[in-house]
Amino acid sequence: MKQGITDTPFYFTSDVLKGDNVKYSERRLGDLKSVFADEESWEAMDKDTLAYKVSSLEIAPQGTPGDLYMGITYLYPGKVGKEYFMTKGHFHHNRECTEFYWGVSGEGMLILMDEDRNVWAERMGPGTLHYIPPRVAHRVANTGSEILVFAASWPSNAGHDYETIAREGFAKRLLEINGKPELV
Ligand code: PAN
Ligand code: ZN
Repeated sequence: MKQGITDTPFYFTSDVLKGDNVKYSERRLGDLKSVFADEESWEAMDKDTLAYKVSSLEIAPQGTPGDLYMGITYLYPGKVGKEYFMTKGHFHHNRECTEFYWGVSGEGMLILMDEDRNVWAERMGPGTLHYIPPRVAHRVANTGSEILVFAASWPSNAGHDYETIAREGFAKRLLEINGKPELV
């Protein structure tokens, strides 16, 4: 039972999430097979290249209704062919679960797709805040030349459905065309 005044157990400075039980994971290009359209360019790249890393704070066991998680993602700049480095992307397994993303540093785009496969995107940068509605798949692309840092908070019973995106993909891709990001 907690009592009195303590120091904060967790730290979320501008771009670091740390503390007890903060989990760390990373995705290298080799973990992102079939994610990018240009498989030939992907084949030619070093599979050890770090694409992104995530620190997350998950206090309640996964599946607990009513609890919240938070995480911070560091997405490296780069392209596979014309396509920006991006996260795998997912629907929440529990489709009703929503999420907040907010931009910390760098430049990117939050790509969203509803269940009718309508796709849209929101520019991300320092201080941008994004609400991801129910039943909307989400992925982030780094469109800049610096690392893109963004934080997220989602319900502990959301779960991640990566399979649907692995099977069906997003209906549009974010490519660099004439030096600018375009949803194609
Ligand atoms: C985020 C993402 C994180 C990595 O915490 O999990 O940015 O992206 P992928 O999970 O698509 O690889 C989130 O959306 N949690 O629900
Ligand atoms: Zn999510």
